[in-house]
Amino acid sequence: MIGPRITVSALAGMLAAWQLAACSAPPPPAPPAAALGTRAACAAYSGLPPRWRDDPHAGMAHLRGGRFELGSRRGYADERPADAKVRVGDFWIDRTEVTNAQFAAFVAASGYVTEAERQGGAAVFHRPNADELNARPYAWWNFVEGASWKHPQGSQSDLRGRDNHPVTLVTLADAQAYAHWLGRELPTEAEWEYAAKAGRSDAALGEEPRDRDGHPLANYWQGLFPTQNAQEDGFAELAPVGCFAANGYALYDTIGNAWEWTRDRYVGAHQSHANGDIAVVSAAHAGGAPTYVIKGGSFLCSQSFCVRYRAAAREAQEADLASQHVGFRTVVRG
Ligand SMILES: [Ca+2]
Repeated sequence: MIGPRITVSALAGMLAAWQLAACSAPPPPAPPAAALGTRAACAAYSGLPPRWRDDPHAGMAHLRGGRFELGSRRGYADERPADAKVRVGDFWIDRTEVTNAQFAAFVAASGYVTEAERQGGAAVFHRPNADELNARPYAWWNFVEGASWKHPQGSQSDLRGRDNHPVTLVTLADAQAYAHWLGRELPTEAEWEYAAKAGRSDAALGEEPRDRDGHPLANYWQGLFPTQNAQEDGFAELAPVGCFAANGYALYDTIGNAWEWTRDRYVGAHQSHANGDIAVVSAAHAGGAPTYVIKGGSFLCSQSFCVRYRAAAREAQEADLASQHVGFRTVVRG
C-alpha cells in the first residue's frame, strides 16, 4: 500500500512553518561554564572560575532550600540522632573548594596574613614509618615550621603547580576573612550537608564512595592508613578541585580532598578520631580554642581509620589550627 503523497507545496509549507518556529523560539541558553569533573578538566583548570570578580556569584551554584534529614542513622554515634525536620533557606554555594588561586587573589588585594604565618607553622601530614608509629600516637602529623597556605610543605615549598588545588592550612578566621572579602559567609553545618547530600537519602550516602565497578568517586585514602596508600583514586595527597564527577547539585569534592570549615561550633559528644596531634601542635597554641564543625572528610579518610568520607560525617577542629587537610567553600544566602 502506498501512503499519501507529499507534494512540493506541502514540503514548502512545512519548511515555512519550521522557519517560523525557529525564528520565534527563545535563544539557546549560554554555554555552560567550563565543566570540571574529569582528570583532564581539573588539570587544565586555572583555579579561578569564569567571571571571577565580575560576577558576585562566580563559581557558585544556587540551591533552593528545603527540609532534609541532618545526620545519619548508620554512621558514627556523633551523627545521630538523625533529624528529618531540618530546614535550610535558599543559598548560593561554591561549586568547588576555594582554590589557592582564589585565596592568592584575596591576599594580594588585602594584604591579609594568615594565622599559620603568624604562628610560625602548621600541621602537615607525612606517611610515617614503623618506628615513628611506635614512637608516638598520630605520628603522621608534624608541626612544620614555616608551613602555611603558600608554603604547604614548609618554607622551602611553594604553590607552583597548585593554583587549582584547594587552599588549606587556613584557620576558621582565615576562611571567614576570605569569605567576607567577597561579601560571602561560611556555610552552617546544615547548609553544607544539605548541599552535599543533594536531595539524596539512599543507603549509598553512608558507604565508601565507589562506583558500581569499584572505582573511587572522590579523593580519599584507599589502603591501610597511614602506611599504605593504594592511590586507586590517582592521588597521594590533595588533588586539583573538580577531578571527580559533581554531585546532583553540581558541586565538586564535597566528599574528600579537603575537609571544609563550617561556621558552627562543635557541641555534644564526639567519637574520637584524631584530626591532629595535639601534643605536637600545642607548641603553637595557647590551648582551649573552641572547636568548629568541619565536613566531608579529606584525602586522608580511609575505610581503615577515618570513615568520614560521607556527607553526614562531622569532625571537630580547633578554630585556630591550620592543617594540611582542611579547606573551605563559601555561601551567599538568598
Ligand atoms: Ca571537600
